[in-house]
This record gives sequence, C-alpha cells and structure tokens, in this order.
Amino acid sequence: MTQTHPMIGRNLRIDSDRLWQSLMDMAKIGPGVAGGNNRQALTDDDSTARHLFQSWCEAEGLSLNTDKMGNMFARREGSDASLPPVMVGSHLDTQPTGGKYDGPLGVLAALEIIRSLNEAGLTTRHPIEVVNWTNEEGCRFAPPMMASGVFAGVHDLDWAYDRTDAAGARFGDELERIGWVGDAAVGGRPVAAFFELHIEQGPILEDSKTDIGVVTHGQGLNWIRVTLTGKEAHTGSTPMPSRVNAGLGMAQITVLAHQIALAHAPHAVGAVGHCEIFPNSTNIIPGKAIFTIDFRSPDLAVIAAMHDELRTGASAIAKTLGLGIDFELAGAFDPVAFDPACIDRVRAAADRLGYSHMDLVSGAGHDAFWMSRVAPTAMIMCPCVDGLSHNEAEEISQDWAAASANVLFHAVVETAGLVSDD
Ligand code: HGY
Ligand code: MN
Ligand code: MN
Repeated sequence: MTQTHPMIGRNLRIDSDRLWQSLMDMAKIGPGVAGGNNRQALTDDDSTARHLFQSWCEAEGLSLNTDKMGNMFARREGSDASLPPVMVGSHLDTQPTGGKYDGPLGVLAALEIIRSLNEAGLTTRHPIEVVNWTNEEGCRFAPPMMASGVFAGVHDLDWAYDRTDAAGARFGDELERIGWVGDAAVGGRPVAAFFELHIEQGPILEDSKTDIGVVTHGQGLNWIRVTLTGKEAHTGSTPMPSRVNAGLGMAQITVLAHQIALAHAPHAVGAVGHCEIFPNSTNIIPGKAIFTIDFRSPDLAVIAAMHDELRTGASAIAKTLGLGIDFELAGAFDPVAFDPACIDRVRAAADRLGYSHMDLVSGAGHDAFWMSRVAPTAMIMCPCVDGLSHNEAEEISQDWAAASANVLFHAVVETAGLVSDD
C-alpha cells in the first residue's frame, strides 16, 4: 500500500558538484565576449542549449513535451497520474551580455532534483515537470516572460508569433526556423504548483550574508517605447535654431525618466536601456530615435503615475523641439504576491536545512510572475556577487547554488508528496 510518508525526504540533498558541472557545461553554449553568455531567444545557440537540456532530461527517463511557444516540459511520472504536475523551472535564454546563472540555475537545479530523486529511487505522488520557458528575457522579442505569459493566458499565441526583433524577424518564423515549435497547446491545463529558483540579481542577500531569499512578492513593470521623429540635416551647415533633432529629444527624455524614478523614491526605479538612433551618422542630425523606458515599482499606482508623468513631460519636450512623438506600451506586468502556502514551504525548508533566510521582493521580473496567475507559485533566490546581473561578470558561489537548490528540492518534494511502499 503506498502512502505519503511524512518523514522521508528530510535528509534529501542534491549533488552540488553535478549541478555545478551542468551549469558550466550549459554556459559553454552561446558564449559572450567577457566570460558570460549571449544566448538570446530563438537563436541557433538557444536551440543548441535546448538540445543539450533535452538530452540530459531523456538520460533521466523524463518524457519531453514541447508546446506551440517552444516551452519545454520534461515530465517525471508520479504514483498517481490523475494528479496535476508540480512544475519547477526557469529559462535558458540570456541577455546579449548576460551571465551564466540568470535562468539556467533555475532550470538545471530543477533537473538536479530529478537526478537526485532517481538516484534515491524515490517516487512522488504528483508528477513533476521541469520547465524551460521560451524568451523570458524579452530583449530580442519584447515583452519579457512572453511564453509563460501565453501559457498563463495573458498573451494570445498569434500576437506573440507576430512580435518582431530589431531586424524585423517574426517570433513565430524564428521559432519555426530553429525547429522548436511543439504540438502541445500552450497552457490551459491544471498545474498543482510552480516553483522557480533564481539568482537575486541585486545586493540584498550578499550584503546581509543571507543564504536564501524567500520571495513573497515581485515588483511590477512598464516598458514604454518612444519614437521621436525629427528631420535629418547636415550637422555643419544647418543653423541651430532650425534643427529638429530627435537625438536631442531622446537625451532630454532619458534624463526626464531618471528624474521621475528618483521623484518616486525609495522603491521606484527607471532607466533607458534600449535606444536606436537613425541614421546614426556622425554628420547627420538624427531624424529618428526609438528608445524604451523601463519603469518598475512594487506599487501599481506608482507605476501608473510614472507612466503618465513620462508621457506628459516627453510630449512637452517633443513640442519644444518640434518633434513628432509616439508612445507604445512594449511590456507590462503588475506587482505580484506569491502563494502563502508555497512560501511557507520554502521558509520551512530553509529552516530545516539550517540556512539563513529573509523575505524578499523580487526587483526583476520572472516567469513565476505569470505562473502565479494559474497555479500556487513561489520563488527562491540565492545571492550573487556584488548583486551584479545582466552583466557577463555575473557570478555566484557553488555553495549558494547548492543551498538554494536544496531548498527548492524540499519545497518541490513536499508539494509533490513522497510515497513509500509499506
Ligand atoms: O527584465 C527582467 O526583469 C527580467 O530579467 N527579464
Ligand atoms: Mn531571469
Ligand atoms: Mn534576466
């Protein structure tokens, strides 16, 4: 007779060296120029990483299911197939100058849980699915967390397929080109719970010498893409008063965005990370500028206020400079509160394993944000060196990876339930 055994699992640990080796092997795919990674969504390197992940999953006896957004679900059956899966994962795509751990830590720690369960010969009641979400970063194809957003019913599949990158390539065409369009419908199926392990990407855990971040909430975001239209003209012979300079407008609105974020201190943040200027020639006054403001806050009202202030201030700047201006909401998600029961399991696991821990609000967005709409969801964070991320110098310690993966292990197994043959 099988039953959920309350005590087995207390001494479960992952294999730290095996997890670290997988991280290092994955980091070899899509190398950056300074020790990190450039493995952007739907590139050939993304596909190579997917094939490596698939081979590791199949070596563990997992069955791989890929959906129409390329999301990969590697499934380990439980004792009761009628139960919905406990999902655990993150993303393998990176920023153009990304680190080795932003995303892969969450996917490969989840795979390490499977490897450890297989090694221990343990069975869970619920199936477990290890997930690689397509295009979490959103740097090539905006918005971020695009494919988990389709899974959670936030975005429509066809809308997602029509997103284009800076070169005009369509998401759907690129997914087809790399051969990762799956047959499975995107979402619309029951999920018992979702857990995501991620590096903090900020300094709080390291500065406080805390092992584990118990993520209770995540801040919200608005990406406002601004297009300024001026007039190309000779930088030498055109009198200053008659210039219609889109580059000048971009510079002034960039400063405005920074000032708006500061005005909503201490929690709001804002920056312009993406900007394109045309024709981008030294001796031509820019006739066009396209740039994106990234505003974030834990408070939705503050995000809305910053958005409105930006539109008002930027329109005034454009008017003064004689520029045309167009605004597009290129990405948005509300602040999120994670599931209290899942959070408690994370906290209890950290206590049981003897790790120091603190509650955190995630500054960065994650697939867990959208998953919290369709399943009880929680996140675990580990420190990163100098709080640095979205930088090729991103670094964590092997001990931080192991500790956070052990907490993930216990939270997932407790949720999935372990059975023992009596
Ligand atoms: O932008 C974010 O917060 C995430 O890194 N995609
Ligand atoms: Mn990430
Ligand atoms: Mn990221």
